[in-house]
This record gives sequence, structure tokens and C-alpha cells, in this order.
Amino acid sequence: MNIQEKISPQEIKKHLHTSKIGADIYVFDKIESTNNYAKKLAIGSENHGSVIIAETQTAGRGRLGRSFFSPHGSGVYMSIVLRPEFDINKTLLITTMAAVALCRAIDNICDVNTQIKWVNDIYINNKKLCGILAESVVDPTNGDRVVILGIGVNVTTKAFSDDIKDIATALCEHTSKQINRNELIAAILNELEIIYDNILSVDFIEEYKKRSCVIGKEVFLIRGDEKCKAFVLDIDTDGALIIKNENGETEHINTGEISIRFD
Ligand code: BT5
Repeated sequence: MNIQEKISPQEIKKHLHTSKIGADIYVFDKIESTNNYAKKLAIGSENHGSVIIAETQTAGRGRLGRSFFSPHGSGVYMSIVLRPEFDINKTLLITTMAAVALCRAIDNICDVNTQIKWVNDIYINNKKLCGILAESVVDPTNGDRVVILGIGVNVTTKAFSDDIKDIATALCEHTSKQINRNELIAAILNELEIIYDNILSVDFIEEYKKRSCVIGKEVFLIRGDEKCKAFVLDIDTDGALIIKNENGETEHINTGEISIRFD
């Protein structure tokens, strides 16, 4: 039985080596969605790097209106407020860099081998361990563009609902280490700051590609109601997927998602 320690800013800060990300940390026992709260917090302020964490979310969100299962005390559900100073068309890179930072932190702390399923999912042994939801908003009070980077990690989550029990997994299933969530959160924030500060160098794309579980695979590409077969060739320096479509043409895909059959 894994008894989880409570998440607290003081405990996180014991392991934190950042200068901006995590300078302010707000922890809630229960919240609707940390991304929603972070958006409200960001409006009218100048904060960059503020972190909002909850022990449980009552309406944790995934992409496209989907939900993210966030039971109490068993995961990491957090959002980071970022104020990018770079070009708007690079937002996809935020999801991409976050995926690499998450993998580095999780692998180091838990001694596991995580993989990335383009664009925003972290997998372990072919099951989903984490999801990333980066949302871009314009602050109406000052016109600043703010990105809310939401991260959900299953740590000791057990009772997954029927619809995800075959596709989801938790860290405790893959490591014998006792995971301290405060240490894990700090490790994620430490890795995020290192990559974010150099995001435009796109150094991390090579690692993203190495960790990709879709390059060289036949996948289904889903765009709106459309679903078609594609072969994944590579990932470009903007984080877009390079595919060969059914007509044999090469395309760079920066929205939509893919499904893959693991066998
Ligand atoms: C995601 O979306 O995976 C992004 C999840 C981001 C969650 C964080 S938690 C903190 C912050 N605040 C929020 O409100 N959200 C963020 P997507 O790729 O659309 O995947 C959603 C799908 O993943 C669902 O439709 C389920 O199939 C599956 N799923 C839901 N909960 C899961 C879980 N706990 N673990 C694994 N898979 C899950």
C-alpha cells in the first residue's frame, strides 16, 4: 500500500532549484480544474511561473472537451502560468518541451523509461501515464499572451473508470520506489525551467524523437470527424508530426491527434 504524503509548497521548495517557475505555488485540496484557476489567476497580473496544484479535480480537463480522471491524493494535477516572449506560432513547442521535461523528471525520480505519444501524452509500457494540456489565452487587461500548461500524472491511481482502465496506468505499477509527490513535482518544475529557458534552441526535439513511440509506425490520424491512415516519418523542429498520407504525400501536422495500435 502506497500512502501518499500531502502536497505542500514548503516540501516542494526543499527540492526546487528554479528561479522563476514555482516561485509562487498554490496548493488546493479540491478544485474544479487547475487550468481554469490558473487562467483566472493570470488575468491582470504579471506572474510568470506561478504553479497551481490540487489533490483532486472535480472537472479535470483534457483536450477537445474530454475529461481527465483526477482522484484524490493519488496523482499530480498542476498548472503552470507561462508568459512566453517568443512568437505565437511556437506554442506547440510548449507542449513538446513539457513532454520531454516530464519524461526526464519521471525517469530520474522513478527509475523508469517513459515514452511520448505525439503530441501530449506520456506513456509507459504502452499505457498512458500523463497528459499535458497547454492552453493559450490573451489577457484582456494588458493584451499579454499567457500559456497555461496543465500536467496530470497518475502516481498511485488505482480505480480507473471502465472507459480508461485498459489504456491508463500509474507510476506505482512500474517502480518499486516509494514516490514522494513533492519531490516529483519539484523535479518536473526543475526540468521545465531548464528547457523553457532555452526553448528556441529546440535542443530537446532530438530527445522528443528518441522517446517517441510513433515514429516509424502506421497510425490513424484524427482531424475533426476525419480519420485516415498515415505513416509517421519524423517530427520537425516546430514539434509537428511529419507523415506520409494515404496518397503518398508528405505532410506536416500540427493539430489533431493520432491513435496507434500497440502490439
Ligand atoms: C490530456 O488530454 O491527456 C490532457 C490532460 C491534462 C490534465 C491536466 S491535470 C491539471 C490540469 N488541469 C486540467 O483541468 N487539466 C490539466 P487528452 O489527450 O485529450 O486525453 C484525454 C483522454 O485521456 C480521456 O478522454 C481519457 O481517454 C484519457 N484519460 C482520462 N483521464 C486519464 C488519466 N487519469 N490517466 C490516463 N488517461 C486518462
